[in-house]
Amino acid sequence: MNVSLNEKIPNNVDVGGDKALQRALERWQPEFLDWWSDMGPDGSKGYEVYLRTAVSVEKGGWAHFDFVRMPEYRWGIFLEPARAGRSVGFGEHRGEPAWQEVPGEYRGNLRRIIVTQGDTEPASVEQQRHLGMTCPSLYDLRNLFQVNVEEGRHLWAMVYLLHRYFGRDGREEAQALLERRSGDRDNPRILEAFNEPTPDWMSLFMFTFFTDRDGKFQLCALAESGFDPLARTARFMLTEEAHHMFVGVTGVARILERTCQVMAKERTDSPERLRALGVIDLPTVQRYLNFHFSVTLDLFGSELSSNAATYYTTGLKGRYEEEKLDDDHRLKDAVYPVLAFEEGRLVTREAPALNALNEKLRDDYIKDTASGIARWNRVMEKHGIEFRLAVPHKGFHRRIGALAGAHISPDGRLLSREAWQARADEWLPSAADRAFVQSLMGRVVEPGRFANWIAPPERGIHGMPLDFEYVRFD
Ligand code: BYC
Ligand code: FE
Ligand code: FE
Repeated sequence: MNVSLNEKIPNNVDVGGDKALQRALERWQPEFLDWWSDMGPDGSKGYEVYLRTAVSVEKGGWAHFDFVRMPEYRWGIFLEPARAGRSVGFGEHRGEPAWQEVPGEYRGNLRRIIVTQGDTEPASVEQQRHLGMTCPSLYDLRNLFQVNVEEGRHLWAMVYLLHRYFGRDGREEAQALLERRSGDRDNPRILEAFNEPTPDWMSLFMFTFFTDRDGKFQLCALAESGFDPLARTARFMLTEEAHHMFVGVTGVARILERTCQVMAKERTDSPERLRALGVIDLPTVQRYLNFHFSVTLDLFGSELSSNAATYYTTGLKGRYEEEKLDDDHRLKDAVYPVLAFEEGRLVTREAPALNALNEKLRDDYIKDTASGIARWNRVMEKHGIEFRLAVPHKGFHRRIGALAGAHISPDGRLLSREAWQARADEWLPSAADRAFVQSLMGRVVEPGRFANWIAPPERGIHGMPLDFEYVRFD
């Protein structure tokens, strides 16, 4: 694998061998940096951060640790090595050689998938841009920046595909990716969850646990693509995604740990009392969980989607772990159970599996959240506290798809609009919850110190101690 690290844009795809492509990317680069300076982590300029940078795709090459002066992170373009003789694994082209160029008739759909994926990456950076100001420790600040620079690299990954394979309209889309803004009324990000604010660190940890996990599942589906450059890009992005979800699962676990310590010591489960002691009560954690889970479920799209069927049939987007599934990988006659809301009732219907692929991916995703939830519940168990966290019913608080019109409680009961509204503050973070969590957010930047509402992690980054100076300020 030929890696050019010393070029303006580090890459293993021989950008230098294609002068037109190189010029286009080198024109996009300063615009990306302008965007980063406007919309990237607030006030981070000049900080030296102990970061992991991808320098190659070989074993360990994606995990090179060193101090980087922001924003001099070297955003590179890395695709996993091609697998010789790879063929399309599903759909009507199953068994044909994977495509190295975009098939003309699928160009529009492929571009749309890449743009949608690409749009989420800068969106998340925009959502998180103020959090550095209220970091609970240097360790956490470093993790935030790590996630942010990698989401920036994921944007680069999609922009490379647009520039390299889609000509003029690809370049226009790459431009537009820097112009949309999370939450902007006139020019918002494409998918709804990416227009929600991430105003505090509890939201960040829930977001990286739940929403970055949607990233994992969508990227796994794209890693199956018959369009080989997309598959190889997605596979490399997945190596970085694991850390984002780690930040989420450990972040929430540390919040729970701290709360449980105080609950055990003070022998109380009173939210008022715990809040007065400066920790986040467990019902509030559950409400944040309910919010992020339900908003993320919407990201999978409608239960029945002709887009999803087309993407699959034409070989553009597969299923999670397609190769491990034991069926014909064409799904022409297969069926899949889908939850529907009909005449005021929740019913399960057999639907054509091809149309139900969004729902199948959502179900796979829901299963994957279970081990994290179990890990969180072990914290309470360890402290002898009875409270348990759980994901809400699939239909709770949905805005996309067949369940959007239904008013479903977290435990899956169908309610009237009024009955649901009356209890919304029990189930979703209320304005008062958000204000309380916000009130805890203060900036802790002394090495080895942690804010009162969160326990220290079990270990530092890359073998470094907890009191390591993960971020050096000017
Ligand atoms: N919000 O047929 P349907 C990540 C639209 S996260 C707004 O069900 P489809 C990351 C839809 O576009 C992973 N609009 O949709 C995480 C369609 O519009 P048209 C991101 C929505 O196409 C954290 C219409 O509704 N990657 O990487 O089957 C940090 C009909 O819907 C939404 C991808 O998503 C929504 N939630 O499925 C950083 C992969 N849902 O045709 C990064 C690429 C649907 O009426 N995207 N609509 O104009 C896709 O595969 C598909 O676009 C979706 C939607 C699965 C998202
Ligand atoms: Fe990403
Ligand atoms: Fe991510």
